[in-house]
Amino acid sequence: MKIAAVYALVEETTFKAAVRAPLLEVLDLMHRLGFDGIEINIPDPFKVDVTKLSKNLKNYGLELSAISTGLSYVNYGLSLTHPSKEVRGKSIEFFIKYSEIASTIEGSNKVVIGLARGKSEGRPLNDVIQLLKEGIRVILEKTENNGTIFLLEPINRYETDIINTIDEALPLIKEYKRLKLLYDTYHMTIEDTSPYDAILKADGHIGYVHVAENNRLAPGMGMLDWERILYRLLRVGYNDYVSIEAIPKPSYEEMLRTGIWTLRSLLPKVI
Ligand SMILES: [Mn+2]
Repeated sequence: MKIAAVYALVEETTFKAAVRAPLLEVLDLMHRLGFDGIEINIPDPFKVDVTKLSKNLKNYGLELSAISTGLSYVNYGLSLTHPSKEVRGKSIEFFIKYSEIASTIEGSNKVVIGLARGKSEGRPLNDVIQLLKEGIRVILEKTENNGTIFLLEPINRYETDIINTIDEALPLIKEYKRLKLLYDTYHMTIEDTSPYDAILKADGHIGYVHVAENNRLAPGMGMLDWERILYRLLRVGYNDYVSIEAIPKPSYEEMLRTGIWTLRSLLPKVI
């Protein structure tokens, strides 16, 4: 298994579960701690200097494990199910651009569909799911040449009401070849019978993993059984990135250090 952590490419945001600090400092620390990759949450993909970012990651020996996209929703209100067709179109354009960046920078060529799917905002759920499906269909069609894998992430009920569980995500995932499941230990601790059983439900469909404790702190700072989680991931055939998406407390340095130490110390036992 490879280990990454989520970095927010922005100075100001209300989104808490990501590292926010000068990029080069973070890359340097992640390199020294032995991370394999970095997941970058990009608010506006049209404002990124891709050549420079790519070069920076290469200099520190880190792959781009995935691009996450929630900040396009948190910071600009863009979503694939927004009531306005114009805003949905803009969100689709963003996803196409995210895909282009993911396929350009060395790494997994994966893009997360998380908070940027939006919320129902009182509309019938079926109608909203139709909008989401339509958005995903267009994105997949227009990014075929990039070959990007898109990751649909069930998110807990306090953050969205569209697709909270693995059972709700699977029918959509089975419809599209380049759409996989993003399994997040924190969300599944809230939504499923247990985060451990959730892995078995997702059998064969997991394309990426976010890890954080029940309190959304780094692995090792809460009550989850990480050996059981890693073992179960391997049992269903998942042996790719686990990406630490945690609140950077007591500091981002401590979060990264404790997170990777907790996971790394178990990996020789489970691989
Ligand atoms: Mn997540």
